[in-house]
Amino acid sequence: MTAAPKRLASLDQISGEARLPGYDPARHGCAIVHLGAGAFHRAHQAVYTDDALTAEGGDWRITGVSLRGTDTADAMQPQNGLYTLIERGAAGSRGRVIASVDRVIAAAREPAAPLRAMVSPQTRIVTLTVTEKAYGIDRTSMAIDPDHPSIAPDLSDPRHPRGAIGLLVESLRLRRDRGVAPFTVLCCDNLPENGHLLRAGVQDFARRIDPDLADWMEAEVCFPSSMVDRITPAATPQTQDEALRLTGCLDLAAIETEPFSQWVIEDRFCNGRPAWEAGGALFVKDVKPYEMMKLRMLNGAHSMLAYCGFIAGCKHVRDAMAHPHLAALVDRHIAAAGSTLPDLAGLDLDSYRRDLISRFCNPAIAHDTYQIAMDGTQKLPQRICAPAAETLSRGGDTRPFAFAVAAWMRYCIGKTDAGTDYPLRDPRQSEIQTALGNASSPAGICAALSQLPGLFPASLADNDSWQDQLTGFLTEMLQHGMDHTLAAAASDLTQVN
Ligand code: CS2
Repeated sequence: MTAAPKRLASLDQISGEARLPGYDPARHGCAIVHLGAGAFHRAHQAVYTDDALTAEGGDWRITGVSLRGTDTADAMQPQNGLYTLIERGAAGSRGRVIASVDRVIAAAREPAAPLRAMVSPQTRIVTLTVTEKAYGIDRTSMAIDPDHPSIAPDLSDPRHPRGAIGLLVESLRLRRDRGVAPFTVLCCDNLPENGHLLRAGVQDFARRIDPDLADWMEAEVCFPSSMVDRITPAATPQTQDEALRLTGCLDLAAIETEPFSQWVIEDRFCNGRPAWEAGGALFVKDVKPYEMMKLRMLNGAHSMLAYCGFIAGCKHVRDAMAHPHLAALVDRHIAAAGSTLPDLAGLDLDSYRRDLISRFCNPAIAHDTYQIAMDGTQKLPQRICAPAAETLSRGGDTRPFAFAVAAWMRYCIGKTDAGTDYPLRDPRQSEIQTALGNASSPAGICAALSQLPGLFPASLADNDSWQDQLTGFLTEMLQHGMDHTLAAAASDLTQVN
């Protein structure tokens, strides 16, 4: 009988082919607190930090914080923060063990610990991946939403914060009062001008409770924007099997991701930073062109593909890309999104488009369409509505965007073409259901969902030809099914070309 494998807990246990970190983690302290220590963070920023530690050393390890769940902390704590990162591509898998995360705090169990870590003078940067919906900032007014579940409790008890913005404000207040230099706040969520947005939310929160603090923050704290990219599906039991093969250890925190990775960061830090360029990060003056390219071409096409694919029964992105008609429409969407972008020296949109198609087709990555489909109301504005409105205003062809929005509306109905019911998983789910409850025809559904406050710009919601396009596509999806609609749209495409 072979002995059960030992749980990963130190680097000298590792016996497989996985690459080891080029530094001794015990010799490096922590200077980064990361809010939202899920798989994406561990496949992305933690890896760049691992490379930076190998290249230049420094006390730049990470204290991770899970603001809600306890799973990541439960998986990481017994392993002393070590985990296997598996890069999976068509040519096979490569593993490496990451040692840049010192520990993960579950705020649900240790409510005072995140604030303690953020106030510590050792902390010089706070990074965030808490998802689009967790900030509670109204993106039109750039003010906080005082009724948002991550904001309301913290506004009424700002000394005991639980949400991202409340934690940032209170920890910066304590640092100011104790004469400790502030940290840089680095937002890594898929939001447009994410640093600017987060700064506006933090300032607004601070101004409501302590205007002097808001003035101090305005002068002292940097909020660089950044564009992050790496397709990272949720880990599965196969991920752990592969980690066992690569390390000889049982690793309950193993994650898998694609070989591609990109991080573009505005170079504006008020308290130092690691040498993330060692891992390939690009430091620039203006992130916006990169971020627009990624949000509109990658994420926009991802959302369109997820809604169409999920309704048509494609479980994974790679299945949607193997659907006889969907891949061509994904490519059309990427091209339409690309046509809304400004020229930027050094960015080759044609090769970006080709790379996206091959990344989506990666046969070794099982990325659920249902995972991407969630939180549509938080994703559509920057991914689809902004390029659609710009295309409309310059008299371009808005059909690719209308097709994507119609697919989201079809998804909102909550039943696949095969008749399976599913939860929408959207923070505005009850508003969506109320809107649908009052609508009895495709035109009524389009009109009702188009009027959800703040979701669609008036230039789209009030435009007849846009509404006609939406209604036409939604009618076809409801009457003839997604497969038929995709086939018809793809055949239009061939005729146009
Ligand atoms: C995806 C993103 O879930 C989604 O909405 O579009 O998480 C996407 O995989 C990443 O942004 C890729 O960098």
